[in-house]
Amino acid sequence: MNATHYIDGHHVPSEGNATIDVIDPSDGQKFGQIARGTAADVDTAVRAARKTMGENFDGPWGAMTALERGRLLAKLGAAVMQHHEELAQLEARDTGKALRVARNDATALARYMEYYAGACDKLHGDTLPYERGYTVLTVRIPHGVTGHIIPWNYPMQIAGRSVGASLAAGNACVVKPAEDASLSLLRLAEIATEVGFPAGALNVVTGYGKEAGAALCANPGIDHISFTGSTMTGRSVGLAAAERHCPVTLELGGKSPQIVFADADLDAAEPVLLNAIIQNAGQTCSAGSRVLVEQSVYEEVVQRLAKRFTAVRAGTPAEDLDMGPLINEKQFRQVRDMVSTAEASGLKVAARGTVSPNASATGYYQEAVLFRDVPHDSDLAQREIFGPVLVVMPFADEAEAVRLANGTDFGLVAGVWTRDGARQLRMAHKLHCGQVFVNNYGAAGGVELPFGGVKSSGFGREKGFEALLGFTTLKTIAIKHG
Ligand code: TXE
Repeated sequence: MNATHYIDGHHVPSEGNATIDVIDPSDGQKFGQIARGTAADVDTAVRAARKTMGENFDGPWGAMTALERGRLLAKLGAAVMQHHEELAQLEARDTGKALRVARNDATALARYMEYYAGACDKLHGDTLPYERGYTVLTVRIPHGVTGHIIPWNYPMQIAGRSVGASLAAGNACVVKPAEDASLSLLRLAEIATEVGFPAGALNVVTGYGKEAGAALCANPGIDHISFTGSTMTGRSVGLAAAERHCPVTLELGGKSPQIVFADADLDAAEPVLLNAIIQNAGQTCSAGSRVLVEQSVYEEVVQRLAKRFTAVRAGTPAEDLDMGPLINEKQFRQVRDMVSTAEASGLKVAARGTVSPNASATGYYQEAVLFRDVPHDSDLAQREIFGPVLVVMPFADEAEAVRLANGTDFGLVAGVWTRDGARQLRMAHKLHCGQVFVNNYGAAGGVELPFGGVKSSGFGREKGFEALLGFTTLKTIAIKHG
């Protein structure tokens, strides 16, 4: 499979025809090529996007009414559902994820388009009380051209939420997918043209982060950047944006806690605690990667989780077991090294899952690992691992639970398990993060629920109606009429 950029409604090779190999994570073998984008390629895409916006938002896309944009987004959502299996198969091959997860991602992509289709014509400003003789109103206008830097863990979901909201708000988009997983988004851009989006409204430039990604951040024709990825890269994207006063949304890593009190419904909690870390082989920014358990039920919860972990199987995407392989060799080595370093330092493994005998020895398969009694200040409890590795630790009381939960550099999501209503609310208020789930952990779902972090997990909100606000700028108009 040889794919080129998708710019201005058609396929375009990279400047100089440079390419990047596409590797199948389930066997480490090359199965295609994508274009290796340059600054010139990015510029071509930005120009196409600016053209369809028009100098005064009077181009083919810029002049569309909210109603017209909404209808196109609805068509795109429906078309994604028509191509659902094709997109899911493509994503599973490209990322190695279990087919079930890829299918869920394709459904979520359609759902984002559907949600934002309906939201287009509900986005409006206000009228404000002011001095006598004035009418003051605010209007929400698109930034213009937005840049979207997408990671490899959930390409369809992450592009769905950010591109869906941006198009709904009236911007044209230039997307830079991850070099490890670009195929589904190239197909999405084609489908957008097929359903009637004007050329240039949705462009995809593939390539490496330090080349195409950095060029996108530096391009003066980009009016807003939405970045999802690592905390380190997020910092450099933020700095590049600051250089030219470009607004940015950063959705970065996490070390999200799930807090289990002694009065919790453990039967209900158990499968959710497991799924929150093994979903997508732990390669989820909102993974529930630390479980904090009240001392009196600690041993019971560890035993329950150990039993579950022992049964977790990693296998090929087609086998559709609990998990697929990790995305690439770098990620595989990183997770392996963190696990072996922790074991060498004396940390206790409570259970391990298995890898399917059908899995290729050259694939990037990592079994699920459960560590118990993990010290709060250890690397394992503080750093994002981005693999199916869970740490469990006990706490004595509510105050200690809050201290441990808030005691990392991150603040993305938290889960609280308790039947005590007052405690549910106290905890929800005290946890320093962007989302709190009580007696559930739905971080991956919930198109409608605003999502984003505090501290090193980033800032700005994606998903839900809130995201639309971030993809607009507000203009205040004060009219003195006497
Ligand atoms: O991420 P990067 P990587 C975390 C996770 C993982 C680690 C490294 O802990 O182990 O990040 O993964 C583009 N200017 N997350 O190296 O570098 C890049 O091409 C502009 C968490 O893959 O952040 C890709 O499109 N763009 C995360 C995107 O940024 C640049 C999901 C993400 O890559 C760039 C993925 C640059 N200088 C990894 N450098 C989450 N929050 O879900 C790279 N990119």
